[in-house]
Amino acid sequence: MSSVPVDFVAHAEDRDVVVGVLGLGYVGLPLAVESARSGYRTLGFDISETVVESINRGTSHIQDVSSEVLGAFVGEGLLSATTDMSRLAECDAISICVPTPLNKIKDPDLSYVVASAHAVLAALRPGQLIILESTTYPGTTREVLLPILEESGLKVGEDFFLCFSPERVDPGNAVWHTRNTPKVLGGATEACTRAGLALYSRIFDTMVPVESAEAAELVKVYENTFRMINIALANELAQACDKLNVDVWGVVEAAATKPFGFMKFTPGPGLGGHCIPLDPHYLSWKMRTLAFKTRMIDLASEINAEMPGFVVRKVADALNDEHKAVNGSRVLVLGVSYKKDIDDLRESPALEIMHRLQEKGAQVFYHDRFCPVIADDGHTPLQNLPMRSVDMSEAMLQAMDCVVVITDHSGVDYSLVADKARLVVDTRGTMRSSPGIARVVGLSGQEQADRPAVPTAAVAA
Ligand code: SAJ
Repeated sequence: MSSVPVDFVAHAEDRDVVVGVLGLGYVGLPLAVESARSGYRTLGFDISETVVESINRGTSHIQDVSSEVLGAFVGEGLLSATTDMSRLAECDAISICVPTPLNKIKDPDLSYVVASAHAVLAALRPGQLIILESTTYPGTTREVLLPILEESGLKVGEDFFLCFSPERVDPGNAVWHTRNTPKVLGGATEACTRAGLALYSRIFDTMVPVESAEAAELVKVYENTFRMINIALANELAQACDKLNVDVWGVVEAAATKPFGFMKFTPGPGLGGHCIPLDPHYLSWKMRTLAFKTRMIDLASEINAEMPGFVVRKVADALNDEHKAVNGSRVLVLGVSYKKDIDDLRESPALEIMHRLQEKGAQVFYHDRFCPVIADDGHTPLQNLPMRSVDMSEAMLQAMDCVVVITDHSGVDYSLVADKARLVVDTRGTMRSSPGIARVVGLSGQEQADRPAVPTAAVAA
């Protein structure tokens, strides 16, 4: 069994390892900061000049990294950034933290990983440790990354070390951050695992070694597939409760009182974000290549994808109850980011719901202090882009034919909505704690006080 060259472990122990982090986004920059905090000289790499210049000025572009902390490490000379990929040769360890999106047909897009692998190949030398952190399908490290790196003629596990260690960054989480979240790691060989642990055990509080890179890749997709499937179950429950005219929120809250054997998930308008909707498709894609059908993933994805349409039907039915058509109605969407209290629009179900309402002829407005503008980025399917968040004024609420709560940001005056809006479709159960005179239609069952018929005031478009 080849042992890790003592010098790498020794280097890691006495901090004379130079750590490279390739990709300085919401995963890479926090990792680079924690590496510097552990006493390693850390060199960040990014293709964006703007990101590199900002970091070298000590200014953070990532919400979970304060400029004060970043600036201190930059000032000490422990952390700097560059776009010059040839400087990867200076690094004894390189963590790859680049995006792994899906393409239009939901197949993995490994173009950023492959480009990074070629940049590392150009600088690969004996003794280096390479760790892939980007979420991907099991087999990527060994089947995609390793062949590229072995074009160097160097042997994995002897000349260089290769591991997979999934990122577990939850932006905005006040409790769990990069250093204190347990860190899974698996190597292409045992020696690789030992090399990866030698470094990462000095950066992360808790390391969770697993048998191989494939196992580590699977852990990550399993974690988020578990989440996606349980969200789909909550969404199917909402649809069943709608048929049974039972308030789904009451059912979920009551089930959540079970102190064992249950984990609460809530229904909603659909599945957004850059992790949960995507990660399970990496596993299903890989298994399809092995003629194995991941039925749970496929069905759950289908159920989650139905939710925007379910919400639009709710809006149409609620307007219809008031003898109004969607066509020509004024609809105000409250909250467009993919989850509460963040500014990220990626895969947000709000965009699909707004698009479908516009297609049916509704005049759609939105209010979201986290997302002041929905830009025309070429693939957001909304009309009249860019759209700007409107004030949620009394006049605005009174002028709407329907208000739809899509993302339940905190700090919104839902009592005002309950008092001034005539009709609210609430996809998050938010209005339940704001009784008022508005007619509230939930995802299922609940209806609140009918509002006396009053003419809707005209609104300046
Ligand atoms: N959602 C529901 N019902 C739920 C939970 C979420 O409808 O019960 C929806 C959200 O509204 C959102 C989508 O699912 O549209 C994803 O929400 P999320 O809470 O899973 O947030 P993400 O996408 O930021 O997921 C990340 C993941 N972190 C990593 O992959 C490192 C995930 O593993 C975390 O569990 C999650 O953060 C978290 O806990 O915040």
